[in-house]
Parts: sequence; C-alpha cells; structure tokens
Amino acid sequence: MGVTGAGKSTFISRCCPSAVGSASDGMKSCTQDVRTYTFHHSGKTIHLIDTPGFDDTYRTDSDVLRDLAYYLTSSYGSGYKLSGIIYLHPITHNRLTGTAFKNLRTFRKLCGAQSMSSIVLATTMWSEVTPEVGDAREVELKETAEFWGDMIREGSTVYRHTDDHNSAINIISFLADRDTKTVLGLQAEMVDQKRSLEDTEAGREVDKEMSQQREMFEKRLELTRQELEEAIAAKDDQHAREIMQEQERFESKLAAIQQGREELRISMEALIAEKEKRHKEELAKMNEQLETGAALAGAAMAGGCTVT
Ligand SMILES: Nc1nc2c(ncn2[C@@H]2O[C@H](COP(=O)(O)OP(=O)(O)OP(=O)(O)O)[C@@H](O)[C@H]2O)c(=O)[nH]1
Ligand SMILES: [Mg+2]
Repeated sequence: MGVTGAGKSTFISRCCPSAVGSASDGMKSCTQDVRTYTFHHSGKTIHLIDTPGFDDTYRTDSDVLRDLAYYLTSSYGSGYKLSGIIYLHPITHNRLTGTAFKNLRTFRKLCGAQSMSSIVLATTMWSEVTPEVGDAREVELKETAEFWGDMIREGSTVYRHTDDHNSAINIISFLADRDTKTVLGLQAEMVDQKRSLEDTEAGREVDKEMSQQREMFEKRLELTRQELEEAIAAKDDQHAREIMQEQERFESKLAAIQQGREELRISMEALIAEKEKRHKEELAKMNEQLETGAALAGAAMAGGCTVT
C-alpha cells in the first residue's frame, strides 16, 4: 500500500519481473484495481496484492476503501490471511503532505493495532535524493510519532527499498520467514463482528475526511452566494456568469462527496454480492495457483509469476 506513485507496482515487478504491469508516470494514479501477483521464492508461494492508493486521481477515497474492503473481507472470509503489509513511501517527499498523511492515517485504521508488527514501512526513490537528504528525511519519518514513530514503537519494521530485485526480495523474505499471519482491523470488524464499512475505523476515518471536505465546499458555496448577489446588484453579468459556473462546480463536488459517504454504508455481504462474479473468478484462479504452487514448491522453483 502507499500513495499514488510511491512505487507499489514497480516493487512488485522487482519481485517478479514477468509481472511488469503498468507503472504510473507522475502524479496521476495508475493502478485502478486490487490485483494479485503470484510467484515462488525459497519453496514458498508468495501472493503480492497491488492496491490503488487513497487520494487517487480518478476515484474517491470511499470507492478505493470499498475495493480494499471487498478484497480483504472476501479473502479472509474464505480462509486466507495476510503474512504482512508493505507500506511504501517515496523518500523524495520532503514532508508528509496532506495526501500522504491522510493515506497513512487511513492505512493505520485499516490495519488496526494488532497488525502493526506485520507491517514493513519501506522508503522508495533513493536514487532521486542525495544520501544526506534521504538520511535526514528517514530520521524525521522514524522519529515523528504521527508519521512512523508510533507504528515503529508498536512493532512495525523500517526498510529501504533500493529499486532492485534483492532489496525487494529482502522485504518479502523478512515477512515470509516470520511465518506469522495477521488479521487486519478491517477484516475483524467486517467479517468477525459483522460491521458495515461505515462502522469500521477506516470507514469512519474516510467519512470524517469527507465530512470536512463537505464543510469546506459548503463554506465556499455560501461565499459565492453573497458574491453573486453583489454582482447582480452591480449588473455585472459576466462576473455573475462566472460565479454561477463556480457554484455548479462546488455543487457537483458536494454531490460526489454525498454519494461517497452513502457508498460507505455497505456490509460485507452486500459488498460481496455486488462483486460476486468477480469474487468467484478470483478465488478459482487463486486456488489454481495454490495447487500449481504446491506442485512447484518441491522443485524450489524461482522466477515464474502469474497475475490475476
Ligand atoms: N527512481 C525510482 N523510481 C521509481 C521507484 N519506484 C517506482 N519508480 C517510478 O515511479 C513511478 C511510479 O511508480 P508505480 O510503481 O507506478 O507507483 P504506484 O505506487 O504503483 O502508483 P499507483 O498505481 O498510481 O498507486 C514509475 O515511473 C516508476 O518507474 C524507485 O524506487 N526509484
Ligand atoms: Mg500501481
């Protein structure tokens, strides 16, 4: 997981080069869906799950959370648990910006306290900064409580990913060798406690962010109403038209926020029913890969990678 452009898809391609999917080329997000990549390493079958980041260019946070929730609850409901979660952060970001910070907050809520020791916090893009700058930023990330400080205290492990195969495999080996499975907070909340997405910690966080956005747009809209009255009184038609166009933009933002908040009101069953067909196909492929993996594991196969 990690913000758009953090290097998630590239990390996966470093683990299994034959899985080179599309990587994003700047600020626009590239990975739109949760996807699984399977490869074999040291006699183990590894499934890497690529995810879109929050604050995605094309989708609302609630839409991204729904996708993650669907994948996480349907796989856990079918008996699959995660060995770990890798959170990537580009060291080129000189501070945790609003987006990165929001992403991290939702990520922590989604994982829950019980999964902190199964998290690897890895920095990417080291070739893009001088060692001094990179070192200083890494120290800031590690020592600031609300960045990575608290998570490290609760058991998360920090790695530098230097954009090559060995560095990616080191992280995979660390998690695979722990031989520990974890249940994320969101999985326990939705599957075991039967809560709807809006009643999970991550759902509440996303809802809170959206509610703040709504307030901001409502305030802006209110200001334009006064401006419009003044423009009409001054018979300034051109300005009045511009204000009305701005109002339309704010109203459509507000409608999208409202829809996003409503979309959080969904249970695990409804999420799964909605995507039942895709769910069945994915599980069938996963089982097929597990069977093939079990057959290949004895031969200590390395390299081959499949994508679902
Ligand atoms: N220098 C350098 N470039 C990287 C590294 N990781 C990724 N990139 C580049 O950064 C860009 C974004 O990488 P992606 O792997 O698509 O990022 P992502 O996290 O999957 O992005 P989304 O799918 O949008 O969420 C691509 O052009 C990559 O080639 C890295 O460690 N170092
Ligand atoms: Mg991607």
